[in-house]
Amino acid sequence: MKKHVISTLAGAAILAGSVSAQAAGELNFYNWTDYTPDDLIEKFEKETGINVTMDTYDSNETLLAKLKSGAVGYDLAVPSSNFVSIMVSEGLLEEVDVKSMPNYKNVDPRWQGPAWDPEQKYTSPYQYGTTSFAVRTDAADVTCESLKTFFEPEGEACGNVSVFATPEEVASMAALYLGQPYCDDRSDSLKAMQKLLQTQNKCVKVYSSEGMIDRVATKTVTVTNAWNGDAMRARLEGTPIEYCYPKEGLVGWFDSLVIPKGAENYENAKTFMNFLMEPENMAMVSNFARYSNAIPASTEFLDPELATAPEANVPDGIEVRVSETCGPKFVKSIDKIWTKLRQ
Ligand code: N2P
Repeated sequence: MKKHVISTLAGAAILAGSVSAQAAGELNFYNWTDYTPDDLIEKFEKETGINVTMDTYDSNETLLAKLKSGAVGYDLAVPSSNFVSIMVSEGLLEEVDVKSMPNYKNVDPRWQGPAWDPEQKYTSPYQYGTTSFAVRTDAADVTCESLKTFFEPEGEACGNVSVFATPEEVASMAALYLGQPYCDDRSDSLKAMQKLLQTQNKCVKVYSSEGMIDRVATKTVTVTNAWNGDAMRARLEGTPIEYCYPKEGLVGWFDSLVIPKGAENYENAKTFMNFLMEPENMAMVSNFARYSNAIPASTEFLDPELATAPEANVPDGIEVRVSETCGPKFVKSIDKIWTKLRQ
């Protein structure tokens, strides 16, 4: 009965337009580009009467810089696991008792209390996946076999490569290729990484963390840095593309919802966290962005091709090494290397 009254009110609120939006409030959602399905936002607005405003970023680095600059105005953001601990230690996140939310029971036990948030005090799950590179299958001189194609491309591939515009994920891939541990701040390791990134730089056409799907579709590039979901979307749109599982391995990541410090609409952000742990809602994100999620009961709402897609299934024997939180010395050094590279 109570539920009925609430939904009637929400319905009335929507009919009343902007006045109602004010009544139910606002939610300012800051997420990666191309990561939030419109239909999910519409469903949330309809069910809650809360009016959502979206803003987007291209990388963890951009998100971190924005939060550090004291930018207020965001109620929800989506960092990757290795950035959560930085944000927590810098006091950039609100605490939130995710475990007490009604839909928390839907989270796969193996993703409950994850390493980056053991008490589930700051994060609720969004999506997880891998970072690698992808190639146009109709292009010359490209192969998925090794990260060599990405870092030291030869022939026609050189000059037709697109690389993410921020160093963290690229450095992790370089570490895999060079056989280094992640975040290795010894000077010899840093020198080797710098040399490799300079070699790659000669073959790079575009540095960008957005628009990969279009650049490959139009054959602007034939080799591209890629997340598995974007590569799957490109393939489903008809682009001859292969997401690569190089023998040196891939970078793994897990993205979560967090509430930035000082969020004005804290309660609405919590409402969204709980909403997204509903299987049907989480499935909407995976069906759009094409990544895996931590809500097992969402499976029945998922497009069947997700279960078998090569982009979502790592072949046996290929390592996925989960990205780590690097120390300040490494971050400073790689920033310096990167800045020089991009001059
Ligand atoms: C999709 C963003 C993927 C997030 N465009 C990678 N962590």
